[in-house]
Amino acid sequence: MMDEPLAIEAVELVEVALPLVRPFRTSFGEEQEKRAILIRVDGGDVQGWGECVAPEEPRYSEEWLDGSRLSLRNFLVPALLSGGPLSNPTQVGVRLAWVRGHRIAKAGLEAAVFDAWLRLRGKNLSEHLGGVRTRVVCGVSVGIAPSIEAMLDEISGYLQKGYRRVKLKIEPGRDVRVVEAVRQALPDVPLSVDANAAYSLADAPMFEALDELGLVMIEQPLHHEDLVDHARLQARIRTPICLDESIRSARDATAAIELGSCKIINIKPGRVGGLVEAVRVHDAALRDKIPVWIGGMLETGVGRAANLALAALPGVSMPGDTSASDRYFHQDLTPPFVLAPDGTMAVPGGPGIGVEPLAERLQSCTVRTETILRRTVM
Ligand code: NPQ
Ligand code: MG
Repeated sequence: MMDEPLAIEAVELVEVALPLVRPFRTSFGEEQEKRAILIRVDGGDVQGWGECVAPEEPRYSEEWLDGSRLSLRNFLVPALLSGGPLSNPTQVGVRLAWVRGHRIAKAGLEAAVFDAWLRLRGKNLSEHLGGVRTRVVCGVSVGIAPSIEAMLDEISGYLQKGYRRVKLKIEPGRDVRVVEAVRQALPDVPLSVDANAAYSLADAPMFEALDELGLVMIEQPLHHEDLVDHARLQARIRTPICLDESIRSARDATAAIELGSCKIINIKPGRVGGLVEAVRVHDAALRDKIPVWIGGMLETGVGRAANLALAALPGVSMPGDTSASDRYFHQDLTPPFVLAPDGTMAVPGGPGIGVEPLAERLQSCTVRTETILRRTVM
C-alpha cells in the first residue's frame, strides 16, 4: 500500500572492518582500515540499511565509532522506536531532536529508515529526494603521501581511470611546495586542496601563495567550528573557500553564506545529521547560487549509495568525493561501484538506496553486532 507506515520491529548495529587499499592520511591522522557501523532497520516485510560514518577516533569531528554505538543504543534507537510506526522518514529527525549533536549517528539511523520506508513503497531514494540525473561526475581525494613522486604516481593512476577533479590533502609543512609540484606536472587538471582545519589566519601568506596555483577551491583551511576567520581569509584570496567541517546544519550554511565565509559547500549527510538536513543545506545554497558537491567519509557501498543519490540533486554542480569502491577497498560490502571512463558513476536505481550488502561479504567483515528490539523499550 502506498501510504503504509513503517513499523520497525528491531534495529541491528553491525560493526564492520574493511582493509583499505592504501593508508589514508590527512592533516589529522592516518587510517589503515575502514571501520563503520552499518545500521539495519527491520520492518518485518522489509529491511533497510544505513551507514554510520563516524571514524574510530574523534579527529575529524567530536564523533567517533564507539561513541556513536552508545548514542545509538542508549538514546537514538530507543527514541526512534518509542514513537510507533513512521508515516514518513522526516519524522526521524523530529524524534531524535532532543538528543543534542550526535549528527553522524543520527544520519546513519535516518538513512536506514529511508531505505526501509522507500522499499516498502518500491520507490528510489534519489528520485524521492528530488534527483535530476542518473549519472554523476566524480572526483578523488588523495591522502598525504610520503613523497611527491609517490603522490604523482597515485594521481596519474586516478586520472587514467577518468576522475574529473583531484583533491590533495595538505598540512603545515606539506602544502605550497607539494601543490606547486603537482600543478607543474599537471597544468590543466582541476585541482583542489583540503586542509581539514589545520591552519589559522596567521597562515594567510601560505594561502596567498596557493592562490596563485589556479585551484578550484581550498577546503576547510581554518578551525573546524569557525566562520568568521574564514570570511576574513576569503576576503584576501580569489580562490573559492569550500567549507566542510564548519557546516553542521542548514543554519550554519545560511550563516556562512551571509558572512562570506565560503563560496562553495561540501555536503556530507553524516556531518549535518542526515539526508533531510543535507537536502536543506543543498536548498539553502541553491537559493544563493552557492555551488555544492557531495563529500565522502570512506563509506562502504551502503553509505556510498546514499551519497550518489544526493549527488543527483539539481544544485550539485561540482564533482564529488563519490569515488569508486576500488579507490578504497579491494572488495566492497555491496556489488562494487564502478567509475566509467568519462569520470561519471551511475546513481543506483531501484527501491531504496538501490543496493544491499552481500551476505557473505558482510559476514566476513563483521566484528560485532547488537540488536535492539522494540519490546525492550516498551
Ligand atoms: C574530508 N574525506 O573531506 C574527508 C575526511 C576524512 C574523502 O577526503 C575515516 C573515516 C577516515 C572518515 C579520513 C575525504 C577519514 C574520514 C578523512 C574522513 O575532509
Ligand atoms: Mg574535507
